Amino acid sequence: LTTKDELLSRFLKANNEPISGQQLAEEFGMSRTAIWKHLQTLQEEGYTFETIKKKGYILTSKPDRVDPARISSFLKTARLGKQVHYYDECTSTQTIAHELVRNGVEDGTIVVAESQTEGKGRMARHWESTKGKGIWMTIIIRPKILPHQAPQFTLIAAVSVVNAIRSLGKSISPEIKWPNDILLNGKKCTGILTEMIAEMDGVQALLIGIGINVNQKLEDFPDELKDIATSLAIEADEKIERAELIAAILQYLEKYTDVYLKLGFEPIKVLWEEFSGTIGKKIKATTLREVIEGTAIGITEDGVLEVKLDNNEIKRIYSADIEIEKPL
Ligand code: BTX
Repeated sequence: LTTKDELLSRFLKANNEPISGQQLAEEFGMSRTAIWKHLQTLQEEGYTFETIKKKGYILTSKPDRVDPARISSFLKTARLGKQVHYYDECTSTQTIAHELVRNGVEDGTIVVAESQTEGKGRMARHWESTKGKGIWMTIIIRPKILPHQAPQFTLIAAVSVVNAIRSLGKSISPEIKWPNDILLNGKKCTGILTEMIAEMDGVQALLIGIGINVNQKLEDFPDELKDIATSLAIEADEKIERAELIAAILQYLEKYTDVYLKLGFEPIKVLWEEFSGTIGKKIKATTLREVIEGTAIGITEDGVLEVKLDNNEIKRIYSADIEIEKPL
């Protein structure tokens, strides 16, 4: 964090207690004028401070942003999110992450943006990233794995996001739709895109792109998404603190990555199946080659979906779009 961010983080953690200029000057090893200048910059960014006579400064309001200091004030991880690249607007956090990896980057670095002009879904589809309303982030991790293990991280990320949403304690119950969507009441609130940068001797980095609709109202969605998409705020009927959710996702992702590297995929598979809205349901899977209809019966060690056809034949699906049939 920069000094300005450290200062903001200090105020965010102060719980509305005033902090004196003298105290800050001592803590940060700089003059009171220098502290005051940093506070001015923060005011220009939308934070407001009040001066309380003889006591010091108090943070009175914060803009709705997910800047590094805000994330850091909630963060409890050892590796993930220690480095944050924050953008008000960017093309795609995935594109920026690719550049960062090319230039050498620390494990656990994240890229977060308030808005994306070219948000990417799978197969070059567009991902709608409304300004200031969602979480548009890429997490760069560098686990020691082989390329064929990379798709499992989409499932690890899905389990992490579901747990993070549940940890907010709102009355919403997210379900995972294989392989990479999270639904609330049957509508998509989250998409996950995992990309891999590999070399001859293994995986150099995984770029886990997570897009979550957090605080949109229905009218914020473009018409073509109104019937298929939703946000956490719509379903929970209240606004949600995005920085808190980011910190929770990073905490779960760190934990489950460690679990996976130590114990393998089995514990993740158990969690995934528990949160899955796909297993046991009648589905229609459209792959590049064919359309498969049947009952989803489980996922394999590799995160491959197994579907039982009407003639009892079992088909394995590696990549497809899934429609879950609603019960009549
Ligand atoms: P996907 O290919 O499974 O989903 C894309 C499809 O989802 C679109 O074709 C559209 O129908 C629908 N869609 C588009 N935007 C939204 C939205 N905001 N909410 C609900 N449905 C939508 C899913 O791909 C993977 C998305 C990853 C997005 C993250 S954001 C941070 C990172 N940066 C980046 O460019 N992509 C990832």
